[in-house]
Amino acid sequence: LKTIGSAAAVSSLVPLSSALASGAIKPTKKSVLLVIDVQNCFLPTGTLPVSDGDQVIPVINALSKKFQNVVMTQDWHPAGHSSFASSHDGKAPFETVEMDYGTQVLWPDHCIQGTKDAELAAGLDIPHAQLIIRKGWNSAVDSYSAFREADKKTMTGLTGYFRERGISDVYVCGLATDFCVAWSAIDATISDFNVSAIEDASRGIDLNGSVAKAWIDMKNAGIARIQSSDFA
Ligand code: VGL
Ligand code: ZN
Repeated sequence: LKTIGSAAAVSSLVPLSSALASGAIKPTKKSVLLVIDVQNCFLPTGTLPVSDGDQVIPVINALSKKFQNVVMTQDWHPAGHSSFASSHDGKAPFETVEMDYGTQVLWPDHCIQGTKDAELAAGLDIPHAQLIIRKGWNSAVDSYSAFREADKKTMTGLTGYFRERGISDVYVCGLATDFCVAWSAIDATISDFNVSAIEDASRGIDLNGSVAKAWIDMKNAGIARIQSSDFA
Protein backbone atom coordinates (compact mmCIF):
# COMPACT_ATOMS: atom_id res chain seq x y z
CA LEU A 1 0.00 0.00 0.00
CA LYS A 2 2.88 2.31 0.83
CA THR A 3 4.40 1.65 -2.60
CA ILE A 4 1.13 2.38 -4.34
CA GLY A 5 0.72 5.60 -2.36
CA SER A 6 4.18 6.90 -3.17
CA ALA A 7 3.91 5.92 -6.83
CA ALA A 8 0.68 7.91 -7.07
CA ALA A 9 2.30 10.86 -5.34
CA VAL A 10 5.22 10.82 -7.74
CA SER A 11 3.01 10.54 -10.80
CA SER A 12 0.88 13.49 -9.67
CA LEU A 13 4.02 15.58 -9.26
CA VAL A 14 5.35 14.62 -12.67
CA PRO A 15 2.46 14.43 -15.11
CA LEU A 16 3.40 12.42 -18.21
CA SER A 17 2.30 15.28 -20.41
CA SER A 18 5.06 17.51 -19.04
CA ALA A 19 7.63 15.57 -21.03
CA LEU A 20 5.64 16.14 -24.18
CA ALA A 21 4.86 19.84 -23.98
CA SER A 22 5.51 21.60 -27.25
CA GLY A 23 9.18 22.49 -27.59
CA ALA A 24 10.19 20.61 -24.43
CA ILE A 25 12.31 17.79 -25.82
CA LYS A 26 16.05 18.45 -25.94
CA PRO A 27 18.05 15.55 -27.37
CA THR A 28 21.15 14.68 -25.31
CA LYS A 29 24.24 12.65 -26.09
CA LYS A 30 22.22 9.61 -24.99
CA SER A 31 19.52 10.27 -27.61
CA VAL A 32 19.50 9.00 -31.17
CA LEU A 33 17.34 9.89 -34.15
CA LEU A 34 16.67 6.61 -35.97
CA VAL A 35 15.67 7.40 -39.56
CA ILE A 36 13.96 4.41 -41.12
CA ASP A 37 14.12 3.60 -44.86
CA VAL A 38 13.92 7.08 -46.41
CA GLN A 39 14.85 5.60 -49.77
CA ASN A 40 13.78 6.15 -53.35
CA CYS A 41 11.71 2.92 -53.32
CA PHE A 42 9.31 4.41 -50.74
CA LEU A 43 8.98 7.85 -52.33
CA PRO A 44 6.01 8.54 -54.62
CA THR A 45 8.03 7.58 -57.74
CA GLY A 46 9.50 4.41 -56.20
CA THR A 47 8.65 0.73 -56.53
CA LEU A 48 6.70 0.58 -53.23
CA PRO A 49 5.43 4.14 -53.00
CA VAL A 50 4.25 5.54 -49.69
CA SER A 51 1.72 8.38 -50.11
CA ASP A 52 3.43 11.70 -49.38
CA GLY A 53 6.58 9.80 -48.41
CA ASP A 54 8.69 12.63 -49.81
CA GLN A 55 7.12 15.05 -47.32
CA VAL A 56 9.09 13.58 -44.44
CA ILE A 57 12.40 14.68 -45.96
CA PRO A 58 12.43 18.39 -44.95
CA VAL A 59 11.00 17.51 -41.53
CA ILE A 60 13.72 14.90 -40.89
CA ASN A 61 16.49 17.16 -42.24
CA ALA A 62 15.51 19.89 -39.77
CA LEU A 63 15.09 17.44 -36.89
CA SER A 64 18.46 15.79 -37.55
CA LYS A 65 20.25 19.09 -36.83
CA LYS A 66 19.02 18.82 -33.22
CA PHE A 67 20.66 15.43 -32.69
CA GLN A 68 24.32 14.64 -32.20
CA ASN A 69 23.50 10.99 -32.92
CA VAL A 70 21.67 10.00 -36.09
CA VAL A 71 21.43 6.45 -37.42
CA MET A 72 19.66 5.54 -40.66
CA THR A 73 18.38 2.26 -42.05
CA GLN A 74 18.19 1.01 -45.59
CA ASP A 75 15.85 -1.76 -46.77
CA TRP A 76 18.28 -3.84 -48.82
CA HIS A 77 16.90 -6.91 -50.56
CA PRO A 78 18.59 -9.32 -52.95
CA ALA A 79 16.72 -9.88 -56.25
CA GLY A 80 14.17 -12.68 -55.81
CA HIS A 81 13.68 -11.89 -52.09
CA SER A 82 11.05 -14.07 -50.37
CA SER A 83 8.99 -10.97 -49.46
CA PHE A 84 8.41 -10.22 -53.14
CA ALA A 85 5.10 -11.42 -54.63
CA SER A 86 7.06 -12.21 -57.79
CA SER A 87 8.86 -14.96 -55.86
CA HIS A 88 5.57 -16.82 -55.16
CA ASP A 89 3.60 -18.45 -57.99
CA GLY A 90 0.08 -17.08 -58.33
CA LYS A 91 0.55 -14.36 -55.69
CA ALA A 92 0.00 -10.65 -56.18
CA PRO A 93 1.50 -7.77 -54.19
CA PHE A 94 -0.27 -7.06 -50.86
CA GLU A 95 -1.53 -10.65 -50.57
CA THR A 96 -0.02 -12.73 -47.77
CA VAL A 97 1.77 -16.04 -47.53
CA GLU A 98 2.61 -18.26 -44.55
CA MET A 99 6.34 -18.48 -43.94
CA ASP A 100 7.90 -20.70 -41.27
CA TYR A 101 8.22 -17.55 -39.11
CA GLY A 102 4.59 -16.46 -39.56
CA THR A 103 2.40 -14.48 -41.98
CA GLN A 104 4.32 -12.41 -44.51
CA VAL A 105 2.78 -9.60 -46.57
CA LEU A 106 3.98 -9.85 -50.16
CA TRP A 107 5.34 -6.70 -51.77
CA PRO A 108 6.19 -5.49 -55.23
CA ASP A 109 9.91 -5.99 -55.98
CA HIS A 110 11.54 -3.10 -54.09
CA CYS A 111 14.81 -1.81 -52.66
CA ILE A 112 16.99 -4.24 -54.59
CA GLN A 113 20.63 -4.05 -53.50
CA GLY A 114 22.75 -1.69 -55.57
CA THR A 115 19.88 -0.14 -57.54
CA LYS A 116 18.97 3.54 -57.74
CA ASP A 117 15.59 2.56 -56.20
CA ALA A 118 17.37 1.36 -53.04
CA GLU A 119 19.46 4.51 -52.58
CA LEU A 120 18.72 6.88 -49.73
CA ALA A 121 16.55 9.79 -50.90
CA ALA A 122 18.75 12.39 -52.58
CA GLY A 123 17.02 15.16 -50.62
CA LEU A 124 18.20 13.84 -47.26
CA ASP A 125 20.77 16.22 -45.83
CA ILE A 126 22.24 14.41 -42.81
CA PRO A 127 26.01 14.38 -43.34
CA HIS A 128 26.59 13.72 -39.63
CA ALA A 129 24.69 10.39 -39.65
CA GLN A 130 26.96 7.94 -37.85
CA LEU A 131 25.72 4.58 -39.11
CA ILE A 132 23.60 3.28 -41.95
CA ILE A 133 22.36 -0.20 -41.17
CA ARG A 134 21.04 -2.40 -43.96
CA LYS A 135 18.35 -4.99 -43.36
CA GLY A 136 16.32 -7.50 -45.34
CA TRP A 137 19.45 -8.87 -47.02
CA ASN A 138 18.66 -12.48 -46.03
CA SER A 139 16.71 -13.75 -49.01
CA ALA A 140 14.62 -16.15 -46.90
CA VAL A 141 13.65 -13.77 -44.06
CA ASP A 142 12.20 -10.25 -44.18
CA SER A 143 13.26 -7.57 -41.70
CA TYR A 144 10.94 -4.64 -41.12
CA SER A 145 12.66 -3.94 -37.82
CA ALA A 146 16.05 -2.26 -37.63
CA PHE A 147 16.81 -4.44 -34.60
CA ARG A 148 15.52 -7.93 -35.38
CA GLU A 149 14.55 -9.94 -38.44
CA ALA A 150 10.99 -11.20 -38.99
CA ASP A 151 11.92 -14.64 -37.56
CA LYS A 152 11.94 -12.69 -34.23
CA LYS A 153 15.29 -14.31 -33.39
CA THR A 154 18.04 -12.99 -35.64
CA MET A 155 19.36 -9.69 -34.31
CA THR A 156 20.85 -7.06 -36.63
CA GLY A 157 23.43 -5.78 -34.13
CA LEU A 158 21.79 -2.36 -33.65
CA THR A 159 20.88 -3.03 -30.00
CA GLY A 160 24.55 -3.76 -29.31
CA TYR A 161 25.65 -0.64 -31.17
CA PHE A 162 23.30 1.58 -29.18
CA ARG A 163 24.30 -0.05 -25.88
CA GLU A 164 28.01 0.35 -26.57
CA ARG A 165 27.37 3.98 -27.51
CA GLY A 166 25.49 4.64 -24.25
CA ILE A 167 22.23 5.43 -26.04
CA SER A 168 19.10 5.32 -23.87
CA ASP A 169 16.49 7.31 -25.81
CA VAL A 170 15.49 6.35 -29.34
CA TYR A 171 13.40 8.69 -31.52
CA VAL A 172 12.07 6.80 -34.54
CA CYS A 173 10.80 8.33 -37.79
CA GLY A 174 10.71 7.62 -41.53
CA LEU A 175 8.92 5.16 -43.80
CA ALA A 176 6.67 3.40 -43.40
CA THR A 177 4.84 4.20 -40.13
CA ASP A 178 2.88 0.93 -40.12
CA PHE A 179 5.71 -1.41 -41.06
CA CYS A 180 9.38 -0.61 -40.59
CA VAL A 181 8.87 2.40 -38.27
CA ALA A 182 6.42 0.60 -35.94
CA TRP A 183 8.33 -2.68 -35.88
CA SER A 184 11.60 -0.87 -35.18
CA ALA A 185 10.01 1.24 -32.43
CA ILE A 186 8.45 -1.80 -30.74
CA ASP A 187 11.67 -3.81 -30.93
CA ALA A 188 13.53 -0.84 -29.44
CA THR A 189 11.28 -1.10 -26.36
CA ILE A 190 12.02 -4.83 -26.14
CA SER A 191 15.71 -3.87 -26.03
CA ASP A 192 14.80 -1.57 -23.08
CA PHE A 193 15.33 1.80 -24.73
CA ASN A 194 12.96 4.73 -24.05
CA VAL A 195 11.18 5.08 -27.37
CA SER A 196 9.24 7.85 -29.10
CA ALA A 197 7.78 7.78 -32.61
CA ILE A 198 7.65 11.10 -34.45
CA GLU A 199 4.34 11.18 -36.30
CA ASP A 200 4.83 14.08 -38.71
CA ALA A 201 8.30 12.79 -39.65
CA SER A 202 6.74 9.49 -40.78
CA ARG A 203 4.19 8.34 -43.38
CA GLY A 204 2.38 5.00 -43.70
CA ILE A 205 1.41 2.49 -46.37
CA ASP A 206 -1.96 1.74 -44.69
CA LEU A 207 -3.21 -1.72 -45.68
CA ASN A 208 -6.65 -2.37 -44.09
CA GLY A 209 -6.21 0.10 -41.25
CA SER A 210 -2.62 -0.83 -40.51
CA VAL A 211 -1.59 2.73 -39.63
CA ALA A 212 -4.24 3.03 -36.88
CA LYS A 213 -3.32 -0.45 -35.63
CA ALA A 214 0.37 0.45 -35.58
CA TRP A 215 -0.31 3.47 -33.32
CA ILE A 216 -2.34 1.27 -30.95
CA ASP A 217 0.43 -1.37 -30.88
CA MET A 218 3.04 1.32 -30.26
CA LYS A 219 0.97 2.87 -27.47
CA ASN A 220 0.55 -0.53 -25.82
CA ALA A 221 4.32 -0.97 -25.99
CA GLY A 222 4.79 2.29 -24.07
CA ILE A 223 6.01 4.34 -27.03
CA ALA A 224 5.39 8.10 -26.92
CA ARG A 225 3.60 9.50 -29.98
CA ILE A 226 5.21 12.87 -30.59
CA GLN A 227 5.51 15.60 -33.26
CA SER A 228 8.58 17.37 -34.60
CA SER A 229 7.27 20.54 -32.91
CA ASP A 230 7.78 18.85 -29.52
CA PHE A 231 11.54 19.42 -29.89
CA ALA A 232 13.18 22.54 -28.58
C1 VGL B 1 8.89 -1.60 -45.66
C2 VGL B 1 7.42 -3.06 -46.63
C3 VGL B 1 8.46 -3.80 -47.14
C4 VGL B 1 9.09 -0.37 -44.85
C5 VGL B 1 9.95 -2.34 -46.16
O1 VGL B 1 10.17 0.26 -44.93
O2 VGL B 1 8.15 -0.01 -44.09
N1 VGL B 1 7.63 -1.97 -45.89
N2 VGL B 1 9.72 -3.43 -46.90
ZN1 ZN C 1 11.29 -4.49 -47.86
